[in-house]
Amino acid sequence: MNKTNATSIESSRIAQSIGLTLDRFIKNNQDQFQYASGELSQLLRDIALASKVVNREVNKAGLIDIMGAMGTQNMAGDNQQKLDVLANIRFTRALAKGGEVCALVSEEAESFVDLNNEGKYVIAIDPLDGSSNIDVNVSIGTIFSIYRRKTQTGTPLQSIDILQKGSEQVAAGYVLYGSSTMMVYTTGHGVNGFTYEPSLGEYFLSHPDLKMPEDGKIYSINEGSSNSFSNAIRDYIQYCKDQNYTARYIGSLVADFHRNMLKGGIYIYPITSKDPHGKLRLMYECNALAFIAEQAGGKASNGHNRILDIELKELHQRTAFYVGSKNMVTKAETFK
Ligand code: AHM
Ligand code: MG
Repeated sequence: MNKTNATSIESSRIAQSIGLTLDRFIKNNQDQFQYASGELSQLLRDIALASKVVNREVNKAGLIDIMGAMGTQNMAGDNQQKLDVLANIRFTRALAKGGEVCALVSEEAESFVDLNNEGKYVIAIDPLDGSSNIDVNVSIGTIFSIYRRKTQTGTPLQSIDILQKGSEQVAAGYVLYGSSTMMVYTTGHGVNGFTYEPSLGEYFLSHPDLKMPEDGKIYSINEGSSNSFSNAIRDYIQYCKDQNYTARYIGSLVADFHRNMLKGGIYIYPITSKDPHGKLRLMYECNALAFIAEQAGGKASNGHNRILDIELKELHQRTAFYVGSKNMVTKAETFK
């Protein structure tokens, strides 16, 4: 078969799969997993179910009194919003009940949660990212990374089970609560996106085999913080302007990443004088998006090294984050 025929058969296979429910898609693709026992599939379904509950709460946030700061702070020192807390509870409950996950790392908790079960997977999750946008009706998201537990089930959990490098993820994804709600995930065999149809309560495959354009014209960085950026980052911003790129910055990582994946672009959260190690968290914010970016043909680094190769030393470790179209990230890395 020549290449053109093979490509058109592949495109028609993809086109025919549009509209599949998430459940059916997960089932159809279960044999792609290295350990195809159905548990990872069930885990993805548990996440999807919890996200529907969170989606309902995000959507009615304007109607009832669940908005606003609780007056407490999470581990990273951010003001905890009620919806952050609720989302954390929803995901933790769904994952604990499901039984596939033995340990959970969350932005909202200081140490990992040992679920005391026989689960083979470890999950790192930011239940509701984009805290500054929760109260103002702007897109927010959930980010998750899934790892295999390394030690035997039934024995005490060890740090090698929890502190795994991004390259060891077996699956990762995000849910975007935007003008529509989407779940996008990878198990290391490409990236697929599903759009939620609220009247049916189902996610349907809408963006099969997502690919990030190799180049783009969008740069996403909080330019208001320029005074605390390095000269290299300031020079790169000037380069973007000289190229007539467009600036787009929502301030919700999932939303900025998603747009750039569809349209071509780069997102940068560099080290700053305020956050000398970067602001974003490697384990439950950057690793998942780095895995998805690479699976979609994009690139993710800390400005020097591949995100997925960075060693984890602590749960809430921070990093600089450059992610997006491959050629744009490569170019940004040349500014030193
Ligand atoms: P959060 O975990 O408190 O929500 O912080 C993460 C968010 C990202 O979603 C976003 O890209 C970035 O922080 C925005 O930070 P800043 O307001 O400093 O630009
Ligand atoms: Mg976050």
